[in-house]
Amino acid sequence: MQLHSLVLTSAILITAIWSCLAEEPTKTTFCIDTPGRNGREGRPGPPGPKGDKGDTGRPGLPGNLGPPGPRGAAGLKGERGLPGPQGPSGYHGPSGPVGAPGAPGPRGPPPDMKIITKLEEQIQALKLSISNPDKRFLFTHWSKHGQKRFATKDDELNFEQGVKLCQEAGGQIATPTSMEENKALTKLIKSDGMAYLGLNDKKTEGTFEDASGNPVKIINWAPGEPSNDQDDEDCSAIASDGTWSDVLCTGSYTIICQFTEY
Ligand SMILES: [Ca+2]
Ligand SMILES: [Ca+2]
Repeated sequence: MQLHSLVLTSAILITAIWSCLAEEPTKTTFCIDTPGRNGREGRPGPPGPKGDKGDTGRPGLPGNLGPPGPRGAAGLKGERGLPGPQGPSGYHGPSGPVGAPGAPGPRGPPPDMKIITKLEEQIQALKLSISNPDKRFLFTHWSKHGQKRFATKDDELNFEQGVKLCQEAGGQIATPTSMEENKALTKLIKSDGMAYLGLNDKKTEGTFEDASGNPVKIINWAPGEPSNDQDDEDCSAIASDGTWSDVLCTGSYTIICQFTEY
């Protein structure tokens, strides 16, 4: 019996193998799609099961640069910075209004009246010399000592006329203040003539002063002079020897003017 089953099983197995190796094998589940010997390629098998998820791939290359985004909102105000260096000076502005007058200053020292008087005389003489420069050209004889010039045109006038003549020419009637000036003055006097001086005692008898009221600086009276004859000699005149005499103010004597150079 066992032998009989073994023979039967072998026969079936051989038949199946043979059928599978034939050119048109039967559709049996025992056949395996294997290339046949010298036969045609078999049909593709059914799709296999879905494989497992693969590993994450490497990062791709950077993309192209995109367009600029919209302008962002303004940031918060920053903290105040340190002060910068001083800039250059600007242009001068227009003048401001005149300020109120200041308080009076302390009282100064008393003025030197002598200096002021002398300055006033110089200013007055300068004004006259400017306003009447042409009248000096009328004088024909000149003499000089230091800064003082004496001039005459041999007019014989009374004292008041002589004072006026000299003032109009920008000078004063001659009054020597030193013996050198007195000597320069005599050069303009004729040998037998006399010329008025500015010295007079009209204000106070016996006290002579010049035409501007200044006191006498030198004295060169002739012997017996001033005599104040007839109690009426209040003017003075100089002779060619340089001596002085008091005379009437209404007489007629040569007029000599003096000019001071500045
Ligand atoms: Ca007199
Ligand atoms: Ca006299």
